[in-house]
Amino acid sequence: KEEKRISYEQKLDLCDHSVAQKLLEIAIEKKSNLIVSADVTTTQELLALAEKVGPHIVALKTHIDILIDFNSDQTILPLKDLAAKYNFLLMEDRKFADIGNTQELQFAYGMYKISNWADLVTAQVIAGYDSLDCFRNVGVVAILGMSSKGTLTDSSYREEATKIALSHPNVFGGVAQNKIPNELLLFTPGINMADSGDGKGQQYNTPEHAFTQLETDFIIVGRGVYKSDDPEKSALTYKIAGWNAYEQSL
Ligand code: 5IU
Repeated sequence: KEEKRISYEQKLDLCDHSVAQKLLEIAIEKKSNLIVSADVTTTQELLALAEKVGPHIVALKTHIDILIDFNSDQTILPLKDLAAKYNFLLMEDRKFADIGNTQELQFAYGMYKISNWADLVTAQVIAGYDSLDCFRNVGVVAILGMSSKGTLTDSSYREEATKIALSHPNVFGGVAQNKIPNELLLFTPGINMADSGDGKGQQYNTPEHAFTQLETDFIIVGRGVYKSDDPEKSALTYKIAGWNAYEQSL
């Protein structure tokens, strides 16, 4: 057998960012490495999904700006209650990609006020190291590589992006389709057990691929869960598949 990946317990010693620690603790406690991507467009669907999948996930990934009826009191307050009730974190997949000053405004102002409720956010690193300084009190997951066909995140880009992710204190993880250093937590979207793509450029792999080939830490599943007839059952299926794949990769 190939060299073994390191366990979540070992990662707890290696990754000292408080959000990384929290995610790892939840993973160990729930025996889950599943993040559900809640790409739904109404508050009602978002809350219903969070209620169903909450017990099975370590984090709920949002695209808060696709909601047609966002309202801080009616969307964020109940979402935070569900996160507390079922012990999962809120990951806003904002993919910040501007200069630091603009990102700081996008993070704290506008109607979404992401800095008030997100535990972790995704950010591009294309604007350079200093652009990430504004994300205080939150964990940053840097976009290192993308899952879509024809992405421009080639190996030299990924290498430079990984250097920024490793060195910036606000960053504790990366989104990628390749192995990254153990000091970072790896998040892998593009996971679906039924489809190989979506006809719009998305490319899917299985949980087994993500754990065995990429030594990922967390799988991110969107349509595989929220489009299924029974999202709770599907979340449980992906949770078990992800956990089995993790254990087999140890
Ligand atoms: N997402 C990807 N690929 C990436 C990155 C983010 O799919 O490389 I960076 C997001 C997009 C969507 C979710 O919110 O992850 C995947 O959803 P589906 O499982 O429905 O394809």
